[in-house]
Amino acid sequence: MATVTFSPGCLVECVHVKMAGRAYRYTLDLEFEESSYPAEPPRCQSSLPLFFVLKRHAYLVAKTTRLVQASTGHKIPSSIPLTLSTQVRKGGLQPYKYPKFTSSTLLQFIALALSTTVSAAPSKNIRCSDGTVVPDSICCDFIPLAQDLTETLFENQCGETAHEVLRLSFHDAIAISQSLGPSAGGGADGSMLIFPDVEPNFAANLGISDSVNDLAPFLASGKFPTITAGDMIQFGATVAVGLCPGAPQLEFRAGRPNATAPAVDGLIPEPQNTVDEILARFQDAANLNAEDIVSLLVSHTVARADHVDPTLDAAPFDSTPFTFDSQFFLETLLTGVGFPGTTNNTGEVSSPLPLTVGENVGELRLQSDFELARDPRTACFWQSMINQEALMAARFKAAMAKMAVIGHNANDLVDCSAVVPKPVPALNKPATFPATKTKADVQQACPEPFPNLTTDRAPRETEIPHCPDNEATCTS
Ligand code: HEM
Ligand SMILES: [Ca+2]
Repeated sequence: MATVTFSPGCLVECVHVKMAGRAYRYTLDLEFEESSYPAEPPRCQSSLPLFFVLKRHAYLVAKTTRLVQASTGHKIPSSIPLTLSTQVRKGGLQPYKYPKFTSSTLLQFIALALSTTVSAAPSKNIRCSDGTVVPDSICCDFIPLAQDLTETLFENQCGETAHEVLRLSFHDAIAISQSLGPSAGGGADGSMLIFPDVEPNFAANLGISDSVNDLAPFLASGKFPTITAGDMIQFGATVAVGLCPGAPQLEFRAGRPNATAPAVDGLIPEPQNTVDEILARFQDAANLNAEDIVSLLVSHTVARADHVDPTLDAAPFDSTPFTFDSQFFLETLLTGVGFPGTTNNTGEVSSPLPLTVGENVGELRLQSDFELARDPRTACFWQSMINQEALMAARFKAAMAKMAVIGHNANDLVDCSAVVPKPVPALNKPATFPATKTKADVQQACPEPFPNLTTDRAPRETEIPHCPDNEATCTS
């Protein structure tokens, strides 16, 4: 990781970046700084991750652009370039090829805009170049990002990278605490990306650095200068989810200011936590209740664990980890019969479908999912999700909308839902008992009638394919 040092006498205007023995001087246009602009992180005065500097800059440019547009009704042409003289790539720091955008060219533009505008009220609806109608031009900037993420990162699949970005959206957002106060964390603020050496190292975030490393190049690419780290993560999750058949088109709001400090350790729920602890944590984070939690856990229908049992690669939480269906809610209620890998892992309990055949790893059950499925406070809502895909998708969408704005006032953000890609079509397959399982295997914890479901026909226990689309080999 490149670090940035502020020189004495040159505190924020210019910074020197040292990487691989070469020094780079980095200049920031700070004339347009606003009082709302994030302060320096208190703990990192002399050494900041380079992302922070890049995102500070992107934030300033975005903010200034929006200010000019709001006050004049003029759109700053994208031909006015930005001053980014450096960028980070995976291999290190590269000289950056953006042409210069100096404060004087911006001042000239503002002067021009003001002089030519008498009373042009900013129009409420803006049409992006692909025809999408949005309330603010910042929304348009997410359209090429969606395409880039879909094709180059997620490879058009509800696979590993998509799952990981969804998990990241949760771990970024939930790191906030009303009882500990604002210094504990800022919620959905992109702190994971801005301080990649802090939160991703916490034990509860094991594996999250994969998704951080996946999104970081998009943030540092300079291709999306108006998009903040928090927006990148939450938008990435909406794109990821849309690749899973059956998933809803999620809401998306843009404009999360960047994190100014990382969150503290201890705020991410862990599978060994009790239901009491989990309910308390979501309540303390953002007043999320038992139904909100169950609704968010719909995400475990497209999820696999790499670290709960360290001997297993991608152990799925249900038999259809690439489909956004209700199998997860059904299968978590079946009697456990064994483990897909080793026993005695923290936070893991026995699973109903432990059969592992080579790369096709058997189902892994989290202790927290087991208990939430059976606790009197959550069991009936849990059971009500089974075979009710429309309800499930709607409740997930509503809960994700709440989660994505934790730490912000939703009204301060711009509703850019129109740029969220349309999800892939649902498979419209009813929920079924996996082969060999019937109602007799259900550990019903809710007194309401249990839905009538058929059993998949197969001679032996369901084997869960490792690759999406039943491909023989896959990278995800
Ligand atoms: C009670 C709360 C939760 C607990 C205890 C929990 C725990 C876990 C654990 C232990 C893993 C496996 C990580 C690994 O070993 O690789 C996991 C995976 C995952 N979680 Fe959760 N989780 C919770 C809530 C959520 C929420 C609210 C979301 C999203 C909104 C979410 C999304 C995911 C996803 C998508 C994965 C799969 C990642 C992958 O396949 O690589 N989880 N979760
Ligand atoms: Ca599933």
